[in-house]
Amino acid sequence: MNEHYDASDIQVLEGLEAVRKRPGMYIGTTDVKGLHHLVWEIVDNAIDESLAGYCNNIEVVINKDNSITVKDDGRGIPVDIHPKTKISTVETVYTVLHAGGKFGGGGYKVSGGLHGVGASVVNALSKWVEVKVYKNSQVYFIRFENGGHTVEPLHVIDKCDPNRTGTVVTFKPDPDIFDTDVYDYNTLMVRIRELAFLNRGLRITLRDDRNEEDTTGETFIYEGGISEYVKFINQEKTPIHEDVIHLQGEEDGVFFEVAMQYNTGYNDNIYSFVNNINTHDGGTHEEGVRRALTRVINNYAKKAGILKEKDESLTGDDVKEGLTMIISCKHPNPQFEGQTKGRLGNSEVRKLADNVFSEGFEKFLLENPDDARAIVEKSMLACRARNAAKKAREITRKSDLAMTNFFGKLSDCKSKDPKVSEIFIVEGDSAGGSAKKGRDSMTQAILPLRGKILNVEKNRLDRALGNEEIRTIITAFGTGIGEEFNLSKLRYDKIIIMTDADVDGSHIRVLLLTLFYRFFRPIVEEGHVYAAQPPLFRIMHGKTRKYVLNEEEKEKYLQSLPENVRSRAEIARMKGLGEMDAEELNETTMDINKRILRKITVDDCMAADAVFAKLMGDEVEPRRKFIEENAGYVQNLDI
Ligand code: 1YM
Repeated sequence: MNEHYDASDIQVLEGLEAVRKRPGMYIGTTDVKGLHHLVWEIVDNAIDESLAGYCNNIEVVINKDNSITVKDDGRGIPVDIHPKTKISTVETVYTVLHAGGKFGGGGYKVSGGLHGVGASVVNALSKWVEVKVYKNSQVYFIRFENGGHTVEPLHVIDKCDPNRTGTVVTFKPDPDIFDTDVYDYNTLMVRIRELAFLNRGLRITLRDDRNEEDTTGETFIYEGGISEYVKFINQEKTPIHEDVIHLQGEEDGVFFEVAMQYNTGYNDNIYSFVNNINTHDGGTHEEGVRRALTRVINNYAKKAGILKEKDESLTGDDVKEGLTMIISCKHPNPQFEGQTKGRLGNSEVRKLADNVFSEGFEKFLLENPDDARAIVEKSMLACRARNAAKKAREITRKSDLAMTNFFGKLSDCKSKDPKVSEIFIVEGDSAGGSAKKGRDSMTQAILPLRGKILNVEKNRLDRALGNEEIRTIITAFGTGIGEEFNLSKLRYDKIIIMTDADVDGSHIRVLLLTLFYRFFRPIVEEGHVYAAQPPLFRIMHGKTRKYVLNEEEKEKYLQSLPENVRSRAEIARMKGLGEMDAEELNETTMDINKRILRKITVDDCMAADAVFAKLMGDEVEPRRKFIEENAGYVQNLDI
C-alpha cells in the first residue's frame, strides 16, 4: 500500500513534524482555544467552498469520543493525482504544509487566517483523521494516523448517487499535544451562529452526540444575513427606528456590506469582519464607515435645520451612541496589520466603504425623515452629555490621586511599578479593613467600596461620573476613560474584585464588570481583571485549619480524613469576607502563593453584552425570563 512513497514524502512528513514540534506557531496555543481552532480550520475549508458558490449546507458534530466531524455538500476535495506530488490531491492537501489555496485553480477564495493551509496542520496535530469525498458517483476514503502518516491511501469504498457531492472530515485531536481534549458546545455554537449570520443563506448545523438528548442538533440559517445579526444583538434593547439599515456594494472583487440600527441605550456595539474574521482593531473598512457616518449625519442635521449654525458639530463619539452595527468585507487579498493582525490595512477599502455607506445612508435619512430626526436628536443629546461629562471628568484628573489617598478611600501600594502592582476592590468597610491589614503593602492596594456603584448600563457618562465610587475607581486606575483612555497608564497589572459569595456580592460584581466592560474594555480584553475566590468552608480539626472553595472540595477533603478525625471536624460555612480576620484573608484569598484567582475574559464580547443588557438594561421581561431559565442552576441561594 505504501508503494507510492518516494524521497519527497520524507520531506512532507518533516513538514508535519515541524508543526508538532511548534504547534503554537500554527494555531497560537495548545489550550482549549487551540483545540477549538482545529475545528475552525476544517470549517473554513467548507465555508470557502460555500463562498465559491458550491456548498449550501455544513454540519458539525461533536462525537462521543470528542472527535469532530465536519461535513459539507460542496464539490468534494479533488481526488485526482496531483501533478507535482504524484499523490492524490486530497492526500496532498492533508499532508503538504502550505498546500491548499488555488490547487484546483480558479476559485474565488477569500478565507482569511491560514488560507486553507489548515487541513495539514489539523492532520499534524491529530491522533487520526479520516476524509471521505463524494464525487463521480463514488465514495473515496483516506485515513491518517499519529500526526499525518497516511495509513490508508485514497481508495473507493462505495458507490453513491450521481447527484451527491461533498466532503466529510473526522478528526481526533492528539492528547499528547493538547492540554485538554474536551470540546465546549457553547464555544462552537457561538462561532457557528456568527458564521451563519456572516454568510447569508448558508445552513450550518451543530450536534452534540455526547449528549443523549441532542438528537437533531441546532440549525443556523439567516436569509437576512448581518441585518439579522443586528436584530439579534438588539433583541433585549429598544430600537429607535423600526428597520435595520442594510447597505452593500462591490468593486474589483471586493465585497462590502454594513447593517445598523440605533437603540435607546448609551453604548455602542460595532463589530467589523474581513472574510468572516473579527477585526477587533478595526482598519480601513471601519474607518471609511465611521468617517461617512459622522459626515452624513452632520450634513443632514444642518440641512434639515435641526443642528443650528451656532451649534458645534457632532463628533464620531456622539453619532455612535446607541448604535449597533456589523461591518463585513470579503476581500480576495486582505492585508492584516497590527500586533494581533486584527486590523485591515488595504487602503482602497476605505474609499469603497465610505462611498457605499454615505450614498446609502443619506438616501435612508432623506426617505425616512422621522427616523432621521430621532437619530440626529439622539446624537445631539449625546453631544450635550459629552460636554457635561468633560467637566465632570476634570475632577478625576491626576491631582485627584493624592486626594483619593488623602481621604482614605484608596490604600495604595508602595510600589509604583504597574507590573508588580495589584488592586483589590473590596465590598464593604469591614472586609476592607481586614484586607488592609492582611495585604502585602508593597504591591497590593486596597479600595473598599462603601456604597453600590451606579449601573452604567442605565446611565449616561455624565451621571456615571457624578458617582463617587466610580470616580474613585477611574482615578485609581489612572487610564482615564472614553477618548482619553490609555491602557499604558494602567497603574495595576491585576484588578481583583473581592466580593462575598452571596447575592449582594454577585450584584456588586456584575455592576463592576459592567463598568469595566463599558468604560475600560481593553483592561478586560487584555486580561487584567480577576475575581478573587474566597473559600466557602472552613474545616477545623485539632490544630489544623483548612479552607476549601466549594462543596465538592469539602467532601473530598473530609473523605481524606480518618473516620475518628472526620466525625469531630468542625465545619463552618464562611458567610462573608468580613468574617475572616486579616491573617485568614491573606492566607486564603490574597497571598499570591496560595490564592486562586479567576481571570475574567471577554471571549465573546457580544455574549457578555447580551448578558449585561439582559441583567442590567431597562427591559424587565428578558431579565425575568433569564431568572426563570437559570434559577435551577443556582447553587448557593442566600436571600
Ligand atoms: C469538511 C471540510 O474541505 N471542503 C472542500 C475543500 C476543497 C474543495 C471543496 C475544492 C476546492 C477547489 C476545487 C478549488 C478543497 N480543495 C482543495 C484543493 N470541507 C472541505 N470542498 N474543488 C474542490 O479550490 O479549486 C483544498 S480545500 F486544493 F484541493 F483544491
